[in-house]
Amino acid sequence: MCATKRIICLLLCCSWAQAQLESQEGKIDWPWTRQNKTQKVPLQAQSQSPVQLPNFDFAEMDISSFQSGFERHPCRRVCQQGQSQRCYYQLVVHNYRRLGAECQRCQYDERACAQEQCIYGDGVPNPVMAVNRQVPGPPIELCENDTVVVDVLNYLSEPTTMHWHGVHMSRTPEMDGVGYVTQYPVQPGEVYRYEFLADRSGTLWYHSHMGWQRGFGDAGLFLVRQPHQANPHARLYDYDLVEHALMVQDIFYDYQLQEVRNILINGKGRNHQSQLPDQDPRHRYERIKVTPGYRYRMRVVLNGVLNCPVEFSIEQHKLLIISADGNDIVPVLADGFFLTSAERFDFVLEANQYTKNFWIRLRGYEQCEQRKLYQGAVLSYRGAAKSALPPNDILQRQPQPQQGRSLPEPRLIINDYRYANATFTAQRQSQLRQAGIGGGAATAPAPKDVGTVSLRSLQPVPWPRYSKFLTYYSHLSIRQAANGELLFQTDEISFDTSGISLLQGRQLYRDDAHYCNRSSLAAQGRSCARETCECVHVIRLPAYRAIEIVVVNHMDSTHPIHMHGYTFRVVAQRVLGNQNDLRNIQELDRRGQLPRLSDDYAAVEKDTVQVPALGYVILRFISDNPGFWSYHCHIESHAIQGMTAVLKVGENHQMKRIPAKVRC
Ligand SMILES: *[C@@H]1O[C@H](CO)[C@@H](O)[C@H](O)[C@H]1NC(C)=O
Ligand SMILES: *[C@@H]1O[C@H](CO)[C@@H](O)[C@H](O)[C@H]1NC(C)=O
Ligand SMILES: *[C@@H]1O[C@H](CO)[C@@H](O)[C@H](O)[C@H]1NC(C)=O
Ligand SMILES: *[C@@H]1O[C@H](CO)[C@@H](O)[C@H](O)[C@H]1NC(C)=O
Ligand SMILES: [Cu+2]
Repeated sequence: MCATKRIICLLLCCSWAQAQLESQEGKIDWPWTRQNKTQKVPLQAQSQSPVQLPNFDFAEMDISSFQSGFERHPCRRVCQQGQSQRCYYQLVVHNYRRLGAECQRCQYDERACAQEQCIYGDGVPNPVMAVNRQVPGPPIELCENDTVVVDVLNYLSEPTTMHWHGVHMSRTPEMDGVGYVTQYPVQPGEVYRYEFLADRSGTLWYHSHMGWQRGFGDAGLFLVRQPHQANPHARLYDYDLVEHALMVQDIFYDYQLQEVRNILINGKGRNHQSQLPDQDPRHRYERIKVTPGYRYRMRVVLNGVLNCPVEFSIEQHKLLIISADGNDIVPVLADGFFLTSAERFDFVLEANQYTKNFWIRLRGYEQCEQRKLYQGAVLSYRGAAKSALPPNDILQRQPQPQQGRSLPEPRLIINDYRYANATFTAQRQSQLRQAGIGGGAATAPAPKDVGTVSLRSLQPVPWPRYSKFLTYYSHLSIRQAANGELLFQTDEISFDTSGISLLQGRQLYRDDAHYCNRSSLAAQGRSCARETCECVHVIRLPAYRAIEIVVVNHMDSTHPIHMHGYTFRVVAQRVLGNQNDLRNIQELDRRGQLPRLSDDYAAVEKDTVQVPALGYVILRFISDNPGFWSYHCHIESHAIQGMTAVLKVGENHQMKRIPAKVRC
C-alpha cells in the first residue's frame, strides 16, 4: 500500500524524481542484463548527490486500483479530420504469473478468468512481466495526430523503459524509450511520462526496451487509425476492430531464457508440454468472431523473442494483405505470410464461408521448427458452436496432387525469408493472379513463395530520381570471447551500454572519447578480428541525405534488423551463400553485382526486415530525423549479447534541444 502511495507521490512530484538522476546508473547488476560482462565504472553525467530509493517490497504492491484496459477510453473513436485529442494512459509494469494464484476458479471455468485477472496462457505456470495485469498489455487505440501521454509506472524490481515501435518521434527523440540512448531507465518505484505526437497511422506496438522484459510479456498493441477519407484501403473492408488484432509471441519458461517453449496468440494457446490432441478442451485458444458476408481488417504483430519466425494462414481463407509494418502496400491476395520478430502485416479477411469454426494457423521456423512448435486460434463464424473447435488438426499437410486430377491450387506465401531471391515482376504477378487467385488454373506454373522486396508500397520513393546515396556497409557476425561467452556483433563490435544517456549527454563529452565504431577503432590501431571489441558503438550519418545501408549477415542463421526513428525502403534482399562474397561485398557492389530495385518500383516501407542467412538486405531512407537511433537485431537474446548499434544522425546542434527535465 505504502508503495502505491509512493508511486502516486512520484506522479505528483516529478521534480523529486528528477533529483535522482544518475543516482544508481550502472552500479547494479540487474538479473537480466547480459551475463558476465566486464564491469566498468559508470560515467557520471552530472555530479548530483545521489538520492537512495527506499527499498520496496514489490510483492506487496497493491495494483488492484489501476484500470487494466482501455476499452472505454475516449480516444477510441471514429477518426475524423482535424479532431485530434490528447490521450492519457497509465501503464503499470509489474511482475505477475501465468496460471498464478488468481487462476484457481479460472482453471475450471473459462468465464471466470477475466474477473479473477487470471493469465491462463498455455496452462503452464510461469513468471511474466505484465502491463496492467495483462499479457500482452492492453491495446492502445487512437487516431493520427493525437497527442499521446503515457505514464509508465515501474513496479518491477529492475529498471525499465517503453519503446513505441514504429513511431518516428521526430519532434521528441527523447521519447523513443531506449535506455542510455534516448533516456535514463525508469528505476523501480519511479514513474516516467512519455508524451509524443502520433504523427502516423498503422499497426504499431509498444514494448519494453530493457533486458528480457519484452520476452516476459511486457508489450502491447498501439493502433493508430486514420479518417475514412484519408485511408486508401478504407473501401476494402467493413470492420477494423481491435478484437481482430493478434499479438503473437514466442515464450520461454521460467528463466531458461534461451529455450523457446511455445508460441502464444494474444497470450493464449495450446499447451505443448501436454500430449493432448489439439481439440482437447483443456487447451485455451483465442477466438476471433466474424459474421458471414462482412470483410474484416485484421492485424498481426510478432513480438518475437528468440529466433522463431512464424508462418501465418487461415484455413479455407485467402488473405488480402494491405499493410506491412504499419505501411500501406499494393494489396496482394495470398494464402499466408511469414513474420519475423517485430514485423507486422494487416490483411482483409472476407468472411465468405458458412457458419463454422476454422483454424488460424501458425507454424514456427528456425528454433521453433526444431521444437516442432505451432499454434492455433479459432476463427469462429457467428452461429457456429460457441466453444467448439475446428475438426481438423491445427497443422494440416499440404494436399498432394493426385493422378488424373488437376493440381491443387498453388499457394502464395508472402515475406518468406527463405526465398529472399524471388521477386515480383509484373509477369509473375499476372501469373499469380491466374494461378492462385483467380481460382485453380492447373496449367499455370506454381508460384514460388515471395520475399519481402516483392511487396510494393502505395507511396512512390521519396528521393529524387538518380539520387546519389551515401552507402554504409554493416556486418552482422558472432564471436566467442576469451571467457567463452558468445558475443553477437555488428561490424565486429559488441555493443556496450553507455553510462550516460547518449542523447542527453551529447554536449558533455567528445564523441571520440565516448563512442567507438569500425573507423575509430581502426584509427586507434585496434583490430576487432584479433581482439574482442566491446564498446559504445555509434555509427555517424549525416542528416538530410539519401542514405543506404547494406546489412550483411555472415551467420548461417537469420536476423531481423530494426531501425528506430525511420521507416526505410527495402531495395534488395538476397542470399549470397558464401563467406568469400560476403567479405568482399563492397567489391561486388563496386562491380555492380548488388542490384537494387529501380526508383520506378515503389519499394516496400518497413521498420524491421529479415536479413537472410549468408545474405544481405539493402535499406534506403532520407536521414531527415536527427538524433540517436538504436539499430539492432530484434531477437532479444542477440540484442542483449551485443548485436546493437546506435545511428547518430546529424550533428549535435541539429538535434532538438532536450528540455532540462527529461525524466518527467
Ligand atoms: C495530421 O496532421 C497532418 C499535418 O499537419 C495533416 O496533413 C493530416 O491531415 C492530419 N491528419 C488528421 C487525421 O487530422
Ligand atoms: C562467463 O560465461 C561463460 C559461459 O557462460 C563461463 O564459462 C565463464 O566462466 C564466465 N566467466 C566469468 C568471468 O564469469
Ligand atoms: C566513428 O566515430 C568517430 C568518433 O566518434 C567519428 O568521428 C566517425 O565519423 C565515426 N565513423 C563512422 C563511420 O561512423
Ligand atoms: C539466391 O541467389 C544466389 C545467387 O544469386 C544463389 O546462390 C542462392 O542459392 C539463391 N537462393 C535461393 C534460396 O534461391
Ligand atoms: Cu539476431
